[in-house]
Amino acid sequence: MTDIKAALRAQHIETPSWAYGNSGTRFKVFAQKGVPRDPYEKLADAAQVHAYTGIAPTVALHIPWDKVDDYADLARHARELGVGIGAINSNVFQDDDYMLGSVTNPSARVRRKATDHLLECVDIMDATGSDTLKLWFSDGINYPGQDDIRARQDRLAESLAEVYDRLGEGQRFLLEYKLFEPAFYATDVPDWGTAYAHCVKLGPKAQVVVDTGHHAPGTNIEFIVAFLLREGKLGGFDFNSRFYADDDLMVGAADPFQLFRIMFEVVRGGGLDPEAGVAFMLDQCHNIEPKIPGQIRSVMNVQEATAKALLVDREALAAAQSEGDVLGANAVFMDAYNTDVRPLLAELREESGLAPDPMTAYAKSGYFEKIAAERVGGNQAGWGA
Ligand code: LRH
Ligand code: MN
Repeated sequence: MTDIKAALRAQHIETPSWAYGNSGTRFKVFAQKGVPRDPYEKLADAAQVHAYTGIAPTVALHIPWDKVDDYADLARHARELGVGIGAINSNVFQDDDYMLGSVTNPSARVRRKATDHLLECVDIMDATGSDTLKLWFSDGINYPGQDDIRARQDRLAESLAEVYDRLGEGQRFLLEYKLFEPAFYATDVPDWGTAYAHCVKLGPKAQVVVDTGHHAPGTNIEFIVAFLLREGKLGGFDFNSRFYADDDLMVGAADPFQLFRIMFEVVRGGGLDPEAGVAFMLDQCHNIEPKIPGQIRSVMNVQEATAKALLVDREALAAAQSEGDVLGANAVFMDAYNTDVRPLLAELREESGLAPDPMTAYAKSGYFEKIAAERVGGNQAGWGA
């Protein structure tokens, strides 16, 4: 049990700055009381999640949503709050120029503009001390014939190569794929294979990020995880869950069993070891639920799935698998999944000087009442879409 506790204590989940701002759908973005007005306040809220869970010490930024005059000062502010700046997310999906694509756009001027933004994000990594750039491209086409699918891959590869060459010592980028939306016929980085192929061509500083909401229904995501880990190309996760499409709901909320299966392949493939360099990031939107408790609950969901994955009796599983004992092997797997790990995690938190139940402790802290009273006026943060 001590190794399991040690692994759980070393767990590191990164929360996204944009989860603390207002978000919604094309139908409505509902504003909530106490929402941050700037990246400094977003970091303060993220620090609450770390304060009560103990395992969320970094915050991913999104540019320009988190644009500030002095990124080094923002990083200093984060340190004062007891957190750090994690991945820097580029944004080449909200400018009118990108209607027909960003780095894949037929126009060389637009491609230059998009690539320059990606390079600016590396400058921000230098200023914040972040080692990870996360690249997601909304690029794609809506109608057959609209553009040359192969030529767009050439343009994408050219831009990625320029960004790759700009990366400094200890820096990397993670390429994110997504099946569809906002493009509805062909997306230029639609699946893990496309992302993997580009990353293999580029080199060791390029890895793939698996956003759990970006697959076709029925996709076996844990297979993709096992494969990428084996290849040393799993750079990280954008955790969330969904019932239908890219719903960005709380991780583990829609399908806790899938999250367990994914975390088992992470554990089995050595991905939980800090030196494996797998970034466990959340990428979610709390459209109707309170933001900070939503993040705390999400971190706990990943922690519970991880604890269950660590409890799989690997020896018994390997024995049953080698004997072809199908039901026996499945039973070993399900025993771990059906184990209630909440008492273990409550104990672990108390041993680390934390309250056994982060949700109750946060609710009792009065922090929400404080920010709801203080954060009046100004512009609440959001996606700025
Ligand atoms: C795209 C995505 C990407 C982010 C955005 C907030 O759907 O998953 O990771 O840039 O959400
Ligand atoms: Mn994502």
